[in-house]
Amino acid sequence: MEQSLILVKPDAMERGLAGTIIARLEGQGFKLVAMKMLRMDRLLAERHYDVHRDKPFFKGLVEFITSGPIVAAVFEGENAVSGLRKAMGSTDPAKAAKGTIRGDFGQNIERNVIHGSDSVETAEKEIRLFFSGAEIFSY
Ligand code: IDP
Ligand code: MG
Repeated sequence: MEQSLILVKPDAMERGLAGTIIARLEGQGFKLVAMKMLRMDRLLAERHYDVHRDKPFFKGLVEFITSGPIVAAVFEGENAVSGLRKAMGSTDPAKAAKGTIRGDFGQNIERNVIHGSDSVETAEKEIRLFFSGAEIFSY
């Protein structure tokens, strides 16, 4: 069974959307197996977004993601990685379909309310950055 890391980003937290976003994903059949609230520090943010280190938006992205608390969660399900990406919608909310989380709630390409792992391999790496084995439940 696949697992994927989801982050409810600071913009969504500020707007009181954490519960709505988690509930939508549960409602679409993804199983919540880990969840915590935290504020990412710079080191964790730079590790999490390491593939974007050389992008022009990297500095702003690290500032944004560390600007306030987030909810980190692990969802599990068959093809959970691609299924969650589909539920999230395109990176740019302006291009994301209605009915997707970013299409319905995202404000712009940076403040797009949710992160989801983009492959099984990155999901494994990302989950390890946020959760210990004992924090992930099997039920
Ligand atoms: P993803 O979150 O859909 O996987 P990525 O390309 O991996 O998209 O980018 C990571 C995050 O960086 C995005 O979710 C968004 O918050 C931010 N981002 C991506 N592209 C841009 C951009 O062109 N300008 C500003 N921020 C961006
Ligand atoms: Mg990505």
